[in-house]
Amino acid sequence: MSGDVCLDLVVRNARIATGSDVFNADIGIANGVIVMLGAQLPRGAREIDAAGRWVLPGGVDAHCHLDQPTGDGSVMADDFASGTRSAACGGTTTVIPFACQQRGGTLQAAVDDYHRRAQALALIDYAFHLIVTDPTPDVLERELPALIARGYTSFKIYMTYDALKLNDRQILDLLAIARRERAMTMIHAENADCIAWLTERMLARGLTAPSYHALSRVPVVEREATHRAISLSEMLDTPVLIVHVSGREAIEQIQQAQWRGAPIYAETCPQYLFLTEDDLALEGFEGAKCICSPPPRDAANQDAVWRALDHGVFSVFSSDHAPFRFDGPHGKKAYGEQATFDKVPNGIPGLETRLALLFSEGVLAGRIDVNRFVEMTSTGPAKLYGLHPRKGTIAIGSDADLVIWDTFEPRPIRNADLHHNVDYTPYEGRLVRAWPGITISRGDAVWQRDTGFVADAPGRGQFLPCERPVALHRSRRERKTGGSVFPWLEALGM
Ligand code: DUC
Ligand code: ZN
Ligand code: ZN
Repeated sequence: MSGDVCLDLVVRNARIATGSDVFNADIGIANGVIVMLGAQLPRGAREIDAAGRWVLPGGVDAHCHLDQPTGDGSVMADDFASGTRSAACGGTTTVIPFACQQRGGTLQAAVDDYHRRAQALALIDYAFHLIVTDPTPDVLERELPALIARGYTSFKIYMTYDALKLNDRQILDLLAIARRERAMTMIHAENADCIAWLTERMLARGLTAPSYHALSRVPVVEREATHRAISLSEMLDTPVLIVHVSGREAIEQIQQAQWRGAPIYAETCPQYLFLTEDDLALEGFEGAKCICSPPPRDAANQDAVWRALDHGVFSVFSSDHAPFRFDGPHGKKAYGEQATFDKVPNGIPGLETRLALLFSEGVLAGRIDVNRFVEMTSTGPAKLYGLHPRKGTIAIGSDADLVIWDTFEPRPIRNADLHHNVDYTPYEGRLVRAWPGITISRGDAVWQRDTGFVADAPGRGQFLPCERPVALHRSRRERKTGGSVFPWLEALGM
């Protein structure tokens, strides 16, 4: 071993898990990068003894909303300072929130605005997904390809929400660009007309309480849209990722597509494992705290999501952190406590609790193994969105983004202990048996649980341009020997 190497930090005696392996090693870090993995590494300027503790790649939260303009009078409670601080304290070292195009505006304006919001405030590294709400010819042919080439290689499209939704033809236009440019398309799959039809009738009958949110977005609404999104993806033979999958019916659609060899990827979130529709039926307006879309389902659907997690249906486990305060004029009560369910801002906080919940109830409770945990919370999203191997693994040359885990007797989650700017957590009182003890971002300890230390370094987070996920675009046509399986694409010269 070279005596010349100057290590800034050595994490000793680490029990390391990646997406595929478990091994014991010391981790040597210089200039924010992992430069050595091995036994008995030379002394570093700083040392951490991790004996007896899991050391895992820092979390990549590939679906969270921070300081995103909403356009409906609500205001997100977390900006990039509080959002990334909360993320770091929960073991996440990379976030990928959304630069959302305003209808009538450009994508570039959304990206410029979002950089302004992030730059001086982010504590940890970040990339951006785009949200395309207005796919004009200029967006399709000029703006989007140019942004993809500059590192914005994924975009989300919505099949619901009046201000955001696209029709099937617009979705096909975007998938054609994603196919040509080798980008990743994320789809929010709920049928807008079914939701509007159910909502109108419920309100007309006076069924306005938060619990009716779940009945206005029943599983078949998600199943139909998931099936349609998959069909559009298969028609263009281009990958899509179905975000925030809530239960069995959508999972069945995804699984069948995956069995056919279609390039369908999927994400789920803590709310579909740890909340149910009963949480929307709490006394008074309390249920509004858990209004998100798709809504949490029932215990049988939770089981279906756990099984699918274990069986590899999901590549990504994200928070879908969408932070609205319960009290005050801009959050859940923006339209007052008597507001009908359709007026309540959709979304719940979850950046800080995502990893501890899954580690406790997944890994420590024996429902998933530690490699699957790492795969879904870090490696999978890093690969899908073009950040791997810089992010998402513990390897020589990767950024030194690490979490050293503490485990303990069951303890309740308390909002008072969290670092977001939301006045509640939907997981108040839920017991966890683990929490990130130390979070390291590019070699810097940004969170230390024993002392409650959080780095006061807004602006240290770096913007990460993403690679194109080229490997995911391996066409079935290219894999087949003989004639084309997509004669229509061939006829169109695609
Ligand atoms: N649903 C979304 O689609 N986005 C943010 C929050 C939510 O509940
Ligand atoms: Zn969504
Ligand atoms: Zn979302």
